[in-house]
Amino acid sequence: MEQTHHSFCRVCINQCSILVKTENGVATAVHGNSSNELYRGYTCVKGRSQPDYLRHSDRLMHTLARTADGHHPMPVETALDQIADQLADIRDRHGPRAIASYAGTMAHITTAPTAAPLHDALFDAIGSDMRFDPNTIDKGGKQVAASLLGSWGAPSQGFASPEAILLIGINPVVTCTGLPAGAPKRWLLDTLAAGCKLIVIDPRRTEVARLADHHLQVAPGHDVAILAAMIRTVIEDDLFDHDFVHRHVRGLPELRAALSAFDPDQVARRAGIAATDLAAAARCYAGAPRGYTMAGTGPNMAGDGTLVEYLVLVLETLCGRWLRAGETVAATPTLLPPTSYVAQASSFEGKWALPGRIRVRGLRRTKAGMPTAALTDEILTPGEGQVRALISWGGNPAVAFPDQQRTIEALKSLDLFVQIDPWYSASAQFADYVIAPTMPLEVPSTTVFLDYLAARGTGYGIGQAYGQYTPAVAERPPGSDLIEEWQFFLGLMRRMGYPVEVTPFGTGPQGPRYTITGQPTTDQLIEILSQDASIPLAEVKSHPGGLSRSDRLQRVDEGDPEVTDRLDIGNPLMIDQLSEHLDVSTTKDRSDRPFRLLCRRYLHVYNSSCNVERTNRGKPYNPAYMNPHDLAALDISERDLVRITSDRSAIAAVVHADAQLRPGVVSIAFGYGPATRDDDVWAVGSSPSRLVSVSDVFDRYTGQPRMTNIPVSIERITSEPQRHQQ
Ligand SMILES: Nc1nc2c(c(=O)[nH]1)N[C@H]1C(S)=C(S)[C@@H](COP(=O)(O)OP(=O)(O)OC[C@H]3O[C@@H](n4cnc5c(=O)[nH]c(N)nc54)[C@H](O)[C@@H]3O)O[C@H]1N2
Ligand SMILES: Nc1nc2c(c(=O)[nH]1)N[C@H]1C(S)=C(S)[C@@H](COP(=O)(O)OP(=O)(O)OC[C@H]3O[C@@H](n4cnc5c(=O)[nH]c(N)nc54)[C@H](O)[C@@H]3O)O[C@H]1N2
Ligand code: SF4
Ligand SMILES: [Mo]
Repeated sequence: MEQTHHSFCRVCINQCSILVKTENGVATAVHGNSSNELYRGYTCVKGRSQPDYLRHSDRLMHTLARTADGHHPMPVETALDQIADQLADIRDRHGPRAIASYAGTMAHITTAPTAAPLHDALFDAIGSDMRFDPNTIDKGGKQVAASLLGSWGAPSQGFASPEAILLIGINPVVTCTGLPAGAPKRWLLDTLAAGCKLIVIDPRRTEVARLADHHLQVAPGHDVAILAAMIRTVIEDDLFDHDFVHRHVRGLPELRAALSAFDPDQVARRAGIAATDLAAAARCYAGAPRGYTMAGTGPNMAGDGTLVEYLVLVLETLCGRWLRAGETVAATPTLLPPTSYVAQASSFEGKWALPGRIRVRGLRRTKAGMPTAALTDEILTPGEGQVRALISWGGNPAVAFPDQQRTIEALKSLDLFVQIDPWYSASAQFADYVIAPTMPLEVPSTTVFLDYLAARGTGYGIGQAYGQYTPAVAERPPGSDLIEEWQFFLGLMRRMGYPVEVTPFGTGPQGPRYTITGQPTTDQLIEILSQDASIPLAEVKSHPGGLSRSDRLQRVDEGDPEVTDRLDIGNPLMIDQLSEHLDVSTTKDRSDRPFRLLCRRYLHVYNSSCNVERTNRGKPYNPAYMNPHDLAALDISERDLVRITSDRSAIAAVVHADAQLRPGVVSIAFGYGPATRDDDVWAVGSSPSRLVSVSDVFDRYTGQPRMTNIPVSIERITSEPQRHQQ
């Protein structure tokens, strides 16, 4: 029987409203939902290819357990028995800290609403803080910077009618971060047509840079200096919001003094752009009455993400981009509990650091979470507290963690490594147990993740009060033995004898607590976890294609005039660090490594996910893109195999020409490989994570190492364009 179901896509954070066609319970096609006014029918190839993932011959249908001669299928309930016994044993012999978890991107995007509460309950019960996620190898500086500045009691203007948008090292028309979830490119085109100005700072003429009024095609790694010079222009040209600064801000004199060293002409010269363009961009942005800035992975991966994000907040604060009393909050929560908003600053009180120490590089848990770049060292460093068990779900450490060689060494050395993954991924290959989970269309869920994103800060979420519920719309493959992630964690808790108390996803440690008894269905669990939703779940369910609310928006309350707290734009920690960026190194300073390796992403894959025939169209590898002039100078041709060497290691890669790139850079996505022989890269791609050192250059707060702007050298290995011509 053929049917069409409303659902939403859980392959990326855009969470598109979709229509899923099924035949006898098997998904046959996924389309956009054009009657949803926010998504307007938008989807991408990753989401539309879901029918291919669900019944793909490579999908794991059974849990695998490692024996002396490799991985063999095992009933998932037996695996749970064995894992629970081993966890209890490790806890008793080595203490709770020896048990760690890693919740990767797919843990957040596909299963967080149900699985995160159970995962947290398990780790609370074990008593382990060793919970890692990708935030600190992504844009973790955002949360630390926010606590160094102090917080404003209401959101920023964000996506609500911006008149200027500043995007730094981010490409939202491809990645769906930095523009509101929905139909990102159409939203941007409409917003630009209404008069908004777009400024993009990126060494690559990206898809979004092509739409910009100002594209600063900078050399990588100069973002701190560029932001400092822009802020200096804003102050000198008197383009800042005097009233807001007078009432709610401190530190302007300290900031001004520190910025005096950042001469815009010099900064522009070193970053390889015209000083007039830099000044014009600053004036364009600050001259607009409303707007927002979003810094993406580019600047955050250059080694000083916290400082970059702090300067972004300084710029936003000087421009008065925070919502004031009486203004409405467009992204009022729908599936999260209601919150109150107040037009008031709360000062920094050293709150960036949280309890939870790491044994290496002086790192610790911060507002951004545990420093994930230090997890391999926590596994490999002997001594009290050494991590011996890792549960990894929805993530792929073997390709995503910085320094791949050490990561693989660490994964191999664990006493117990459990990888929950629908695919036999690079990480699954090293696991003691690979748990085969359900995939999104097979289970019910809600879009509470969109609410959570909006609460994370500027540049995230849907920009509207919006919610959707989906039932399971596709059946599990016949003969499969799959488990939902939340049931996996619940199963461990039951076996380990822990009572089960959960806090709904996104409500934080102060959230309500509910006891789970018996074996609820997923729908019953969702009901329990949605009890405090701002809009009753039943009402959201009554709009199967998605519910938009513009009538029940919350307003920002008046601040308390007695409160003297201020946002600190002259934080001494940040001001000190600023001076380190006066003299940013350039390619000229390293004749042995004359290129800089850049991070980037592709539309057709999601990190290491979605790389199937339908999306990659016969190109399963990740090309290393270079400017044609650089290729000519090195006598390298399109599709040659090259060796890319950093101070840490070397990889082979297939080279492609890209005239949109600034000369002197190599742009390659991660999530591919590892290739064991050079020629394998045609089939599995290359792992730039191998080139990253965790200890050379790293953010001192989040521990995030330099993952872009990495000095590298390039040499040709072979030239075989004929054999591999596609
Ligand atoms: N060199 C370098 N390293 C990087 C980056 C970079 O740009 N360059 N980027 C960093 C960033 S921003 C991030 S967020 C991290 C990402 O780090 P990870 O989250 O660790 O990496 P992913 O590749 O997203 O891992 C997703 C995993 O989920 C699995 N999966 C796919 N579909 C499903 C599903 O439906 N359910 C479940 N349970 N699992 C599924 C995939 O097979 C894969 O193993 O990597 C970081 N590492
Ligand atoms: N289609 C698709 N969407 C995705 C993903 C995916 O893999 N595919 N991944 C998801 C994840 S986990 C994340 S975190 C987001 C990331 O989303 P984005 O941050 O938008 O990621 P990128 O597209 O890699 O954009 C980073 C940009 O930074 C530029 N850049 C590199 N180094 C520097 C630098 O030093 N300075 C400046 N100014 N720019 C620099 C690069 O040229 C690149 O264009 O995307 C998410 N969305
Ligand atoms: S993967 Fe594509 S279809 Fe799915 S939510 Fe993201 S943008 Fe939408
Ligand atoms: Mo990410």
